[in-house]
Amino acid sequence: MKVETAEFIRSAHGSGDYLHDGRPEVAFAGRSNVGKSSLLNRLLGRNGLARISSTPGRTQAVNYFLVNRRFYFVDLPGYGYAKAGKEARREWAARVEGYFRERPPGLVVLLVDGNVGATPLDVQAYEYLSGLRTAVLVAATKVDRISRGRWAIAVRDIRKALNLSEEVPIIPVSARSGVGIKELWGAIAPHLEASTR
Ligand SMILES: Nc1nc2c(ncn2[C@@H]2O[C@H](COP(=O)(O)OP(=O)(O)O)[C@@H](O)[C@H]2O)c(=O)[nH]1
Ligand SMILES: [Mg+2]
Repeated sequence: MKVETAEFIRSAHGSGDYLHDGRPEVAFAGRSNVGKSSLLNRLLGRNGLARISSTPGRTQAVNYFLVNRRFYFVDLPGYGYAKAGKEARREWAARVEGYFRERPPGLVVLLVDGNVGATPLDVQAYEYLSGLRTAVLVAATKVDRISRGRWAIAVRDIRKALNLSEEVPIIPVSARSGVGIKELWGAIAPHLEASTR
């Protein structure tokens, strides 16, 4: 995908804020610190567009980025920062559920740390997402931290932990090295054609 333009449009904090202009949307979800902002910047080829913070949990809003004036990348709040367990999942679901209810995106990219593996919160997030009428794919982040020979193992472990069927792609990516970015774009692109409604 050639990114000609990428611009931050708005932070939405609740219903009334969400955009409904008919453009396709791809939403990005994952726990705080998984590398979501870094990956968005890398996908868009814009350093610093999605703010990278070493302080996890700072972005609690739904952030819209308009790409090539044609579709949106939607940066969802990260989960699992302040609280653990059920409470954290409920809080995250409450924050994103308005967004998903109003207009489910054509695709959700769920980010799972390729080095850490799927946490119980990732499992719960996937369960939540798989109950929606939206396609999901998984990106295993920060794979520059593991040797290439272990990628298949990391991917297999994530598939097992999330109980993913073989149809759901898991794409190893690194925002740092750029590996997997082309493949991730390749998996996203079909959803940009299909989801105009
Ligand atoms: N090694 C490595 N570190 C990364 C990568 N992507 C992000 N990080 C680091 O992980 C931390 C969190 O990144 P950030 O993009 O802010 O995560 P977010 O909270 O999910 O938006 C930062 O310290 C980043 O430098 C990556 O691909 N490889
Ligand atoms: Mg972030």
